[in-house]
Amino acid sequence: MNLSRMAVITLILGLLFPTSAYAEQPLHLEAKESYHQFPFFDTPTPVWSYDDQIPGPLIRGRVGTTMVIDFANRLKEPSSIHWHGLRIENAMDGVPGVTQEPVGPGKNFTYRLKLEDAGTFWYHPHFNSSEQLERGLKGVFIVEEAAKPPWSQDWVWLMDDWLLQKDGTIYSQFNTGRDLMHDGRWGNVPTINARFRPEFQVKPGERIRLRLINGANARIFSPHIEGLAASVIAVDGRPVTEIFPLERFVLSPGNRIDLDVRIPPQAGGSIFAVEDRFTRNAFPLATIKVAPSTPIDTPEVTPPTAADFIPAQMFAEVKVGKTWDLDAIRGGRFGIGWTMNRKLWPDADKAAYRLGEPQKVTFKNSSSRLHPMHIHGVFFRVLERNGKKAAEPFTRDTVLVGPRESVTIGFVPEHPGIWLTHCHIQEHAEAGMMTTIDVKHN
Ligand SMILES: [Cu+2]
Repeated sequence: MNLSRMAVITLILGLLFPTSAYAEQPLHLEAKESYHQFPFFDTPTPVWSYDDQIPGPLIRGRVGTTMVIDFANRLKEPSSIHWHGLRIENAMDGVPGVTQEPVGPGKNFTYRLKLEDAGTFWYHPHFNSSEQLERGLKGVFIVEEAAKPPWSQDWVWLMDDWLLQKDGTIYSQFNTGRDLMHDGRWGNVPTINARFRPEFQVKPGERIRLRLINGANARIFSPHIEGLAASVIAVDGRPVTEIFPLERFVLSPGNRIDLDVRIPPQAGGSIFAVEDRFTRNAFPLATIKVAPSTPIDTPEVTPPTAADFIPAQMFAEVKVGKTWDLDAIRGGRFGIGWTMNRKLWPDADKAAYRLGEPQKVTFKNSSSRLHPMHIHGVFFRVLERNGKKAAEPFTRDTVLVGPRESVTIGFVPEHPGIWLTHCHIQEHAEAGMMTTIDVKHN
């Protein structure tokens, strides 16, 4: 074969089978030291960021596609990225020591994420997490539906709180005895998208998709919008089976809800307060300000709902395969350890299941603290609380287990691999409250 003929064939092959560099535009995320300006201080606060942004860049992908993310660690310590709630290949789950090596300082790691579910997810490190998240490393990951519903706006509110000192710096003691004896590190500055009490502008008649993500280390939110009708249309990145009004929904660290919020056509010039009602004293989080203009036509939206996914009946004949008792002990790295069945991570009491077999797990909280328990790579259904049937019209990936409470969940392991299972109060997790569920092929 002469050279020119070979060149033509090479050219044709190149057109038919483009290299991956053409097929996928990788996204870059760089963890690095940076600054963030809070309104109360003269000088910016030193933080750790993705791409110099607090919160990290809002990632939007489309369901059914594969996203390639090149993570560059430019911190002075190892890190990783975990994609909270996404059901992806186990090797991409971002848990050092379980699914990958830690990404060292100056090193890169390429994540390939096949986006199976449309919804609201988020990302954060899974290394020295109580410090890395608290210093600012977190962002929201939206997976869009194939056909985007016509809401007038799609708002993403990453809720957080910061423990700031008078000089504007982040309180730099982590995993303190105080944090560990209580419900982790609660901050003194609540923020939405890293802004303190922000104001959001709307027009009368708008219908908004409002995505709330609790990215705090430990604080639990129960958001309330005074005077506006808001319905919960999705929980933890999955549409609900039945839409219900937002009333005292407990959003623990890790949890997300998507709301359908209607601004009445006659509400021109009004101001609506968004506040947190989880703690005894409610406090303001944000305001929604309606322009004094003529109303727009309210969009017709049929929020997507999911057919009954893993219905409760499916678990009727299933016995509880694992009970994890949640409690504190003396000892461990910080003097106080948080255990699952008296074991501290990595010396954990683990579970192993077969692919596709329905499972029941009970989280039994023997302590007087809060434990939002999260399982990676799976949606589960809450079946019972304290032995009584629960009837939640949705599935979750994180459930708050209250003091002395017992919560039984059901799920079907659909993705093989070793999936981390832990308390999402970062300080409890760092102090040992982690284990794994190993899902094996039949
Ligand atoms: Cu906990």
